[in-house]
This record gives sequence, C-alpha cells and structure tokens, in this order.
Amino acid sequence: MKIYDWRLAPNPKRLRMFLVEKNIDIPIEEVAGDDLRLRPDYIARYPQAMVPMLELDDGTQIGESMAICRFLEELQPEPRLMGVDAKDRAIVEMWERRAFDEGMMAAGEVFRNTADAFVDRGVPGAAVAVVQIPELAERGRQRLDLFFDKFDRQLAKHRYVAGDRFSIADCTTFCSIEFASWSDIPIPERCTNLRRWHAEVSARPSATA
Ligand SMILES: N[C@@H](CCC(=O)N[C@@H](CS)C(=O)NCC(=O)O)C(=O)O
Repeated sequence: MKIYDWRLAPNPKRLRMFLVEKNIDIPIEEVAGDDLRLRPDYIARYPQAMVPMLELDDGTQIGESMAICRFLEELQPEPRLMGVDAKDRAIVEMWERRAFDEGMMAAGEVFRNTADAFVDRGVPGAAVAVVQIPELAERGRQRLDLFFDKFDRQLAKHRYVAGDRFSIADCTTFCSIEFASWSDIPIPERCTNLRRWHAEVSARPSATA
C-alpha cells in the first residue's frame, strides 16, 4: 500500500492525523511540486487529480479521505476513530460531515477564490481552468462564521466534537480551522469552547502530522 500526499494541503493532513492517532505506518509519496500543483505524472495515473489517494498492492486506487479512513479502520479497528457502535458511528459521521461541508468547504471557498497561486483553479481536481469568484470568498467567510459558532455550541456540551471520545470528526475540524487560518481567519474570541478544544487537540502529536 502507498499513500499519495501533498504535505501542505488540508485533506491529506486529516488522513495523516488519523494515521498517527492509530499508529499506522504506510509509505507516503509527495506528489505536489514547488509550483503548488500536483505532478503531471500523478494526474496521468489518477485523473481524479486530487490527494489523498491510497493505492493498494493490486493497483486499486481509493480516493476520498473518508473512504481511505474507513478502509484502514476496518483493517485496524483500534483505537476506534470512527465510532464504537451503531449509534456512535452515526454521530461521528454526522459531525465529521458537518466539519467537512461547513468548515473545510467554507475555508476552501475563501482560499481558492483569493489565493494568487490558485488564480485559474477555483475548484480542486478540475481538468479545465476554473476562474476565481470573489463573491464566493465572501460567502465562505460568512459560512465560516456559522461553522465556528455551531462547533462552539457543540463543544460547550462535549469534550470532543462527536462526544467524549477523540474521533475522525476532530481531525477534520482541526484541519478545517487550520485551513481557514491560511486566509487569516482565526477562531473568533467569542468561541471560548472551540478555543479550549483547539488548544487541547493542538497538544496531541497528530496535530503536527
Ligand atoms: N473530497 C476529497 C477532497 C480532496 C481535495 O480537495 N484535495 C485537494 C487538496 S486539500 C487537492 O487534491 N487539490 C488538488 C489541486 O488543487 O490541484 C477528500 O475528502 O479527500
């Protein structure tokens, strides 16, 4: 097995956090160049043109961070990061999906529609140029504000995003917040519960994965 990675990017980081938390060791190959683009030879082999991607020894290519995590969780269940029983699995998936849709996608909306290096790459993985739309960056900022408040309310009641156990939902939330910081959008001061959680997760070895 091998993981194809882009060290700087937020989606591969949530997979690397998962690997560290589970103590799984898989060879990792960096496939982005100094120009902040995926290498042409990687795109030729994997036209989905995104990372992370897990390639099995039989050549099967598994994309999508959560599909990769699900596969690895089945191979090595402990420690369980995707829920311990039917109800817990549903709750972890619910909060992980919210972290992705409302945090990661919102941060991406801001970043990809403002960063100079992504001027013709408004969405990842597109085979054609996609122009930046400044209004989408503004909407992304509004969405991030909603995301911060929603997760602050959740963390007022729970130690971790999906309850009292650290899970993949924490990895996605952490990487979404890190991604927002690239656009100089910090966790608002008012979100004291989210800030408490963020300080705690930042101290885990996986935070620098
Ligand atoms: N839904 C995918 C998203 C993957 C994705 O957006 N990856 C970005 C890096 S964070 C990418 O490959 N970008 C390629 C590019 O910008 O050219 C997942 O969960 O893995």
